[in-house]
Amino acid sequence: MNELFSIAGHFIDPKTIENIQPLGNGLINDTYKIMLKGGTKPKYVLQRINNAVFTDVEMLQNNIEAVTNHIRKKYENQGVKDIGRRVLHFLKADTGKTYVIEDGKYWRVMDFIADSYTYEAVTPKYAYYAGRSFGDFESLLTDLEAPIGEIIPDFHNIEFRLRQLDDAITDDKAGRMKDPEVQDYVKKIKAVEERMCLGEQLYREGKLPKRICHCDTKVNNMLFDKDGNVLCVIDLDTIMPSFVFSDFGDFLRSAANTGAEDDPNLDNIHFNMEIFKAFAKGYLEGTKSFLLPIEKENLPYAATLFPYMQAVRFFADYLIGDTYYKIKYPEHNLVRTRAQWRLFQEAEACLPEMKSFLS
Ligand code: GN1
Ligand code: MG
Repeated sequence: MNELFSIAGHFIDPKTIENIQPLGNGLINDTYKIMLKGGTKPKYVLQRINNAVFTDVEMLQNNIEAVTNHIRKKYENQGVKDIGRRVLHFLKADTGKTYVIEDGKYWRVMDFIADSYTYEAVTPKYAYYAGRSFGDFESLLTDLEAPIGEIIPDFHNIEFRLRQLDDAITDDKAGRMKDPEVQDYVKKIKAVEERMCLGEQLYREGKLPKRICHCDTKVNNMLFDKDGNVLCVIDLDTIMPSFVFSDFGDFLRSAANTGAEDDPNLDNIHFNMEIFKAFAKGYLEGTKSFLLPIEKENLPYAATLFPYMQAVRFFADYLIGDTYYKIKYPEHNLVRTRAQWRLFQEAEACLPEMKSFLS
């Protein structure tokens, strides 16, 4: 705990701190809330950046600052109220940067947005607001001039993820390939490979653009106020150029799943079309100033791509011995693979209904 106080001390006066407690359930970074003496609510968020995943922290923080400053300026021009609650704000450390390095670990501090709520599941009404917000978020960034680096190269490139899986299969580092269930997933994943790489094909043909996307639009990466209004989008680490499919697909991967991301009971997992429709409606409103027909008509594909890609990623991590995602038990990444694969199948079964809704 003393270590955390001294790190926070690079950003704020450590004598003012009452306590620092864990916050949230991200799979990559470690997050804490800072309570100040005499306060009733947390005041700041302290986060250890996982620099095994984000190897270029300088680029990471530059991306985040460029995006948050751009959005803040736009809100100011639009006369938006309560801007401190509508866009994240990172504190400068005594180094002049928005992060510090201590013992090889990277840390940053942002303002805590009080009286805000996150959800692991949403109603159609909230899904509509979320669609609108992620759409607005992308829309606000269409005229961003500052360069945004590809913070994790090929992050949502399914061809790359499939190559990583191939390497994991060949290396079989954890000795898990002998399991017949594992071999069965390899076959199932490969059988649909070609059609799942559609986005990359369209990009190569020059038909599909990349835009500045959030790229981690899990339902729990959005803050709501007590009345259910969206306050702001959080977890900005993966902002980078990508297909709009990233934000559309990854939200539905979490929000339209009637089960959990790692649900051990596959019967819980269905693709909720009411959530799809509400989210799509909001998203199309938010993106109407720029979304191309080729992007719009492939949104149903995006809704299937993300459970597929997440199954591939969890599965590859399982095969290499669980080095990327935090796990709670040894089979966790296999359980996640099963759940994401089931969701992929459920989403594919909804493709005709999704297409007819959007046409
Ligand atoms: C990770 O950081 P977190 O838990 O919000 C991951 C996402 C995955 C997600 C699966 C940088 O997100 O891509 O979709 O886990 N982030 C990174 O839950 O890999
Ligand atoms: Mg998160």
